[in-house]
Amino acid sequence: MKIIASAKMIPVSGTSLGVYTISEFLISIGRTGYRKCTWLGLTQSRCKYGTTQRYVAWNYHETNPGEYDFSKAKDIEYFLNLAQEIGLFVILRPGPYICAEWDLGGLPAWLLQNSTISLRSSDPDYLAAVDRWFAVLLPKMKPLMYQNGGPIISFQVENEYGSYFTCDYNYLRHLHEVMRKFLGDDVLLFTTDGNQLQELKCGTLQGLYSTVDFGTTDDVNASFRIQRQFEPEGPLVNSEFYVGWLDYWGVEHSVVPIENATRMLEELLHLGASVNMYMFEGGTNFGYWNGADYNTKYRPITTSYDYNAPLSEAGDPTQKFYALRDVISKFRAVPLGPVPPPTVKFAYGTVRMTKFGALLDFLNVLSPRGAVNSTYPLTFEQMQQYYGFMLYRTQLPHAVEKALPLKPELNGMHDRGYVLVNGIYQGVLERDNVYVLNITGSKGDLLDIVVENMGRINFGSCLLDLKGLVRNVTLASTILTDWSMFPLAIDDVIKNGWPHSGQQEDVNSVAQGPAFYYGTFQSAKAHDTYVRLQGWAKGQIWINGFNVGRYWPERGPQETLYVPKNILNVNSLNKVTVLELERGPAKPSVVFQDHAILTSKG
Ligand code: 6DJ
Repeated sequence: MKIIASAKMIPVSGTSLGVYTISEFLISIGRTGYRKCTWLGLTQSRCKYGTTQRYVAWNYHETNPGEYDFSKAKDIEYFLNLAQEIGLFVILRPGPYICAEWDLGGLPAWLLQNSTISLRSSDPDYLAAVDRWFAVLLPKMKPLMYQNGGPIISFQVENEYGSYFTCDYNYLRHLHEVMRKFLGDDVLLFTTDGNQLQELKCGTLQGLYSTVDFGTTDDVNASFRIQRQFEPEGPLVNSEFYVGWLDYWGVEHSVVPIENATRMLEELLHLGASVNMYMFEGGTNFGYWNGADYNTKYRPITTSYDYNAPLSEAGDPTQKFYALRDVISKFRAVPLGPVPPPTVKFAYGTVRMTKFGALLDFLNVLSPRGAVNSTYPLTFEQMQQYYGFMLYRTQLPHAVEKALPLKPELNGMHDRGYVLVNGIYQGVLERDNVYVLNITGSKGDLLDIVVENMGRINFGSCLLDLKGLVRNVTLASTILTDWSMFPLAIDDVIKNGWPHSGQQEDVNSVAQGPAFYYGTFQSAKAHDTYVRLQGWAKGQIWINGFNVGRYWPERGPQETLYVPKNILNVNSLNKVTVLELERGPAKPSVVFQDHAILTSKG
């Protein structure tokens, strides 16, 4: 039977499993549910299950061209089997582009080694990479399709493609063909686009079921009228109903009021529409995985992806969860029995941190590959250092007695640079924010710029977001040349126990600029917790070698980072490592508390 519709679902609470947390659900459909289940080829008894909608982030798995990782938290087949075991269908969104506030919208940064590549188009270089990836991913998914006894009931093709400027039907056709080749003709393939006519014009294709996405401030009827222009029959589907919203550093925490979410859910269910709540469970952009938007300026996304969702970043039910569940219960039975309670959160308290030393003092450890020399600066992508930090070093070409402006041309600092002269910290250069820094020095002094990649743009037309010094740097009118680029393998060395294994204390602990700190704590039992870095400026924190993410209390709104219990040790000390980029507190410590603060005012 040809499957042409979306499924009938009930929300169920879920647990976190790495990036594949159970975080989005498709629910449906009140009165017309049974009919739609029949359309899907599902038996009535299976129709009672909930569905989780899952992205697959290509860059999370294909870490270098041809190198694939599906181990541990990246074991997508394990996740999908588990979903089935607990009674969930899955709608899979394999991209290749996913948006999702994830670095480069899930596309691997190594694609940008070709600096003229046309992403999300029928550029042969891009398509060749996509084809190689889909030839690995999709055969793994085929046995997990509903038709083959698995949980996957449909696949999305691309993601909001109609919002992208290329509007390249050959690209969509190509994806369609490849997915059919690997998945067969019997599976429902669909697209998701914004609720504007132009978006559906460029984002839909004959043979792919067209759905729309919209939030609580949109007009339900107008949105579905647009969908109907492309799908005169079949279910009305809001593939991403925004019951919450994302956060940017330096912008107030997003809140979607509960009443707005419940009012619109009721309206959607009255219409008999299918709806996927985005996000149903919040998540975390651990490590360097956050993306960014470019909307008049570069806006990086916070580490937390709590999203003000019905289930929090830690998977706990919120008031919004109960309110939405009440709405659903007006249309169909919700599961009997108590909702699983919030998991235990533990306040491990204050952990004293010791300054280990300045980043520049450990280049031999942090940059085992050593420097690459070049007349002009090379980007992260050219250096094949795709995430994190890289050091750019040159010498002052002449004495600078009266301060002169140090300036990356054309706003070419991607994204934040920490500047030192002869190891003395001078300050920050920041994309779209701090364009110039005045410095002094003697001829031949070392000029060091530690550059931070704060996350690649994941939405809009500026996806070709190279990192590092992407243009020349000038000192007044002189273009600086003869650079040494040190790729920094910070995550590898921390995973191997550094700097705790080194056990040294920096006597010069008041010096500013990028520096490492370490501390330890005991936990008799492992519980989820939240770490707060009050009084610190900006940086990165690791626990037991796991990169928990970026902190930036000076910008907010996020004040605490979610620490899942599975990264904590119970039989040995927990090792905390902090890379503070600007200035640590006089008496450095971090605090593990039992609740999140996602709004600076909280
Ligand atoms: O499909 C997108 C999601 O991955 C849709 N969306 C969400 C996620 O990124 S912002 C939040 C967004 N689309 C951009 C619309 C901008 C107004």
